[in-house]
Amino acid sequence: MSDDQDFDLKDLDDGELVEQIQDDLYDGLEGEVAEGVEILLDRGQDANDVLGNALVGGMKIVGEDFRDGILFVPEVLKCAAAMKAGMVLLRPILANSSIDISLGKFVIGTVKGDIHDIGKNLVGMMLEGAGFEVIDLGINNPVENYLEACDEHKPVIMGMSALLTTTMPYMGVVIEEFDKRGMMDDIHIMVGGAPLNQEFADAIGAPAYGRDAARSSEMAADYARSLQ
Ligand code: B1M
Repeated sequence: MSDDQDFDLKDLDDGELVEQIQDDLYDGLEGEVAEGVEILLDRGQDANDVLGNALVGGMKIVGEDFRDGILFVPEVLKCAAAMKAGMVLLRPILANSSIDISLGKFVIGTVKGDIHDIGKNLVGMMLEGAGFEVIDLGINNPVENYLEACDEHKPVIMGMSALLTTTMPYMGVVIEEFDKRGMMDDIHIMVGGAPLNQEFADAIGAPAYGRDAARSSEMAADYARSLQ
């Protein structure tokens, strides 16, 4: 993938620009990714398409090369920073910034032992856009953090994210603890993350499984509306 850019991103057509943003994300070039995203938005491209094609598409390539030992953690960290630089620009649009929080509160966090937060942040953004007040617990959360946050904020839904096969079972530990304390009737729990599926969610007793950010926010909104 290219290092130096001696051309103007504005000269590229939409398809070329999406590919260039993917390349720049791969190379961890935060400024270039942000600029490319801005250009696509200025051209009237839908924010969801920019997210899906340029950023998530770019991160997919990173994921494959990370898996195959072509990229390593320091490089992938730079890719993640570049992805976040693009997401910052999409956030106000995806979250709709009208600050509608009529659907109630949604507590969300990545589980203990897991520091992946890009997907969780995306879900949080879409939830804000759907009308939730999002309380983000960040990464590496033990069960106590979820319990404390739910006690303090009384959310309609509590969500957990996990990206590792080694951390996803911890979601079951959290659900067991919520169940033991009789909290499952009051708080709906949603789980999500790349290695999960509906079968796993059913096995750990999670009432809801969110496959991606768009679907998760729709499901959450439907659930919250059903209570109103
Ligand atoms: Co990591 N990593 N990583 N990593 N990393 C994966 C997950 C991996 C699949 C890469 C690979 O091998 N192909 C692999 C896991 C393998 C496995 O478990 N079987 C892996 C590994 C092994 C590791 C380390 C162990 C590597 C090492 O140290 N040797 C290490 C673990 C650290 C830890 O957590 N303790 C590690 C570290 C890292 C970085 C720090 C370098 C970086 C994270 C930076 C960050 O997040 N701030 C990183 C990254 C970036 C990735 C990949 C490349 C990309 C993840 C991502 O952001 N995807 C990833 C490969 C991959 O997933 N293809 C990989 C984009 C994001 C938009 O998608 O997160 O799936 P995703 O979120 C989606 C859905 O899953 C869903 O909606 C989101 C949006 O549509 N969703 C929810 C997510 N959470 C949800 C919650 C919901 C509902 C839906 O409800 C509450």
